[in-house]
Order: sequence, then structure tokens, then C-alpha cells
Amino acid sequence: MAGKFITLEGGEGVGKTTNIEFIKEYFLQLNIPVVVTREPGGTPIAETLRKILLAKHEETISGQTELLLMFAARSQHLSEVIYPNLKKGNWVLCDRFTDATYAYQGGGRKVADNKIACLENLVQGDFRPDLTLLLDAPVEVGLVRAKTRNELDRFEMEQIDFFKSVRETYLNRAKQYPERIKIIQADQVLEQVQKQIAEQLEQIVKGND
Ligand code: Z5A
Repeated sequence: MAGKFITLEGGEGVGKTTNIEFIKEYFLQLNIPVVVTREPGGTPIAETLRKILLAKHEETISGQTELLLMFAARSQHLSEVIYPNLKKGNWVLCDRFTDATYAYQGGGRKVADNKIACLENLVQGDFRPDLTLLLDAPVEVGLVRAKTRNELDRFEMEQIDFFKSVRETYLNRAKQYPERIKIIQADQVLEQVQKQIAEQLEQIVKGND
């Protein structure tokens, strides 16, 4: 692929949405063409699946159904947006990707990792992000920040133990893939958070020269 694929991960309210604009501007200042997208979503069909995934339903959505819908959305997103842009030489900045599946469906919903890995291989082959920024903060900090918004979605209504497992899974994955996943201490003031992000971006830009 000619472009780089960068993902942002973390629990509720850690500041992914807040920092994505900062990252985009960072690349644009360097004349690096960048496309911003998100998961689940990023194409009309994948956004329809996102609505189903985030809405509250009378019927319970099982962990396995949730997993399959996440990868259905991802498959569409990869073929319609991510791969074509990377091939054109654009850098793609994605708010959440497959690490979120390990964290939420694996850590949170307790779906076995081998089921996730099986779909990961089916949908992505050996395609992985070039860089993942994991915005990490104690669960309580993120939840307080997230609660400043109006209505809670289906995930945000989960209990604290769910979010603690999500965080733990993310941190374990960062230990497992230290070259790719970089931890950003997100419980600091925004300026400090963005300083850490800029340090990581500088590395990937240097590596691309
Ligand atoms: N999901 C999944 O289960 N499996 C998957 O494979 C994928 C996703 C891909 C939607 O994701 C849901 O999909 C998600 C997991 C699941 N679960 N939920 N909920 P999403 O990314 O669209 O939604 P989100 O996680 O809820 O994002 P978020 O809560 O909006 O978090 P955020 O984008 O990281 O936070 P933010 O909106 O940038 O910041 C929150 C508030 O904090 C806001 O008022 C900011 O102004 C403030 N903020 C941000 N940074 C700071 C600092 N440093 N100091 C003080 N205040 C700050």
C-alpha cells in the first residue's frame, strides 16, 4: 500500500474524536493527504450497520451477532474506503478498528479470541494498521467525560466492570504488539495529550521518508 493506515483506540470518552482533528491537521501541514473515517461505519452500508449496533433493541443482540456485524461493516469499509485510499497514496486515519473488537467483543462480551482471530483473517488477511494510538485513561475519567453528552448508546449503558475489561484487553494488546500500539496517557490536559500524539506521529512520518 502506498499510504499509511493509522488507528485510534481507547475506552469511552478518552478523547479519540477530540484528537482526530489535531492528527488530521498535523498531516495536512506536512502536505500528507489524509482521509478520516471511523468504525463501525465509514460507508453508507457500514453506517446502517452502526445504527443497528448502537441502538437499544427489545431483542438482545448476542456477543457473536455483534461480532459478525462488526466484521460485516469492516469488510465493506475496507473494500470501499480503506484499501482504495491507501492504494492511491492517501493516509487513512480511522477512529477504532479491529483492536476495538478484541477489547469490546472479546474483553467486554467474552467472545473467544480465536473466533475474533478467525474473522480477522477472513476479512483482513494479514492487513494490520501501521500505527495504533491507544488513548488510555482510568475508566472513571472517561465515563465522567462521556456523560457530558446527551443520550447513552447501547455500549455506553454497560456497567463499570465491562469497561474495566475493555481497558485491560487494550493494555494487554499494547504489551503484545509494542511496535504497532503506542500508549498515550489520555488523563492529562489536552495540550499534554497532543504533545505525546505528535511525538508518535513524528516517528511514523520520519520512517516514511
Ligand atoms: N465498537 C465495538 O464494540 N467493536 C468494534 O470493533 C468497534 C467499535 C470498531 C462506538 O464507538 C461503539 O462501538 C463503541 C465501541 C463499539 N462503544 N461505545 N460507546 P465510538 O468510537 O463512536 O464511540 P465512543 O467510544 O463512545 O467514543 P466517545 O465516547 O465519543 O469517546 P471519544 O471520542 O474517545 O471521546 P471525545 O468525544 O473526544 O471526548 C469526550 C469528552 O471529553 C468531550 O467532552 C471532550 O471535550 C472531553 N475531553 C477530551 N479530551 C480531554 C482532555 N484531555 N481533558 C479534558 N476533557 C477532554
